Amino acid sequence: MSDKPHVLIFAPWYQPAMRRLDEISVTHHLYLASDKQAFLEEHGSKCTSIGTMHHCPASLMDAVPNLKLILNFGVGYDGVDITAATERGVKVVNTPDVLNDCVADMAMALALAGRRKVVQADRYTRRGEWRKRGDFEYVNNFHHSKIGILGLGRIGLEIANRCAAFKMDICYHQRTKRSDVEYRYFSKLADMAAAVDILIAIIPGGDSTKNIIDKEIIEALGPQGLLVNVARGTVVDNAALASALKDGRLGAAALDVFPNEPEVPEDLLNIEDNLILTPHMASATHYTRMAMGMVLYNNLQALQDGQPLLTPVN
Ligand code: A2R
Repeated sequence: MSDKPHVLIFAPWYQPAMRRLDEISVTHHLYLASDKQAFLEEHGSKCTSIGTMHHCPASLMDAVPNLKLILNFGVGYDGVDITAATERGVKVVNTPDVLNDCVADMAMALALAGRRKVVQADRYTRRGEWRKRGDFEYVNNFHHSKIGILGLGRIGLEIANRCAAFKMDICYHQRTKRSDVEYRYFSKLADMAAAVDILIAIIPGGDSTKNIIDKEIIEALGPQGLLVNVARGTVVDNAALASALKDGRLGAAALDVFPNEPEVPEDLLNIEDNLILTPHMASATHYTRMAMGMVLYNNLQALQDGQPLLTPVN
């Protein structure tokens, strides 16, 4: 019998990376099973790891009695019940750092497209509006904008590096002022929102950041402001956002994340003029998704070899 560890796959990730995982483990794909209960009864007890992308409830941990490790494909682990894992002596690993550049690129793509209305201009051109109505509307500069980064962590810093190349006036808000950067720090998010043209959210999800971008922050950003969310859908009050976009209290938004993915709130789907939507794809390049998969692979290998885990979160 193989001495490879058995991994219960709750949610699959990038297929080439999953195939690499198969080289060092035996994977059991729960999401494919029609009778999940029967599948767990058959395979749960032989698995020592769970592989997932974003979510892992306590009930699933209980169905895997010999569980030692949860492999979370992604840097955000707000969907993994960390308290339950810790109580059960289960370690959780995520995939930080390797996606910083990729997510920062997407944040810039959304900010640039949102500010210069690239997606709306594409529609305008295709629909023949150029011929019928003349030049597309005038928009605001992207370069030299005032930009506020909500969460100047690993990814936030890479966003700031890119903003510097666009000659932007960069500031940030988070709970702790950094001593290693010169960017202006705002201790209050509302004050920063009122001072910038573009607000980019790149903080963790979870209870402590739920609806942190609420009606007050949205209105402080104002009719000329642009909100970019590459963090988690839960950090924005999306009902307040939709309402502000519709009646012009907020200039524009570009969102890559939503509270209940892959669902997208209906009232956001209906807004085209000043809203860009993408399907949680900020880290979704071949290179980065492979790199993220290899972080999980290396963690599983470390566990197997009795070595310290590389990216533990608990
Ligand atoms: O607040 P601090 O000083 O701990 O700074 C962290 C900030 N942050 C917050 N800022 C304001 N209010 C909060 N309640 C709050 N909680 C955390 O977010 C820190 O500077 C930043 C997160 O940085 P990292 O831990 O380095 O995360 P990374 O790799 O940049 O990823 C950020 C998030 C992920 O959690 C996913 O949700 C998403 O990006 O992909």
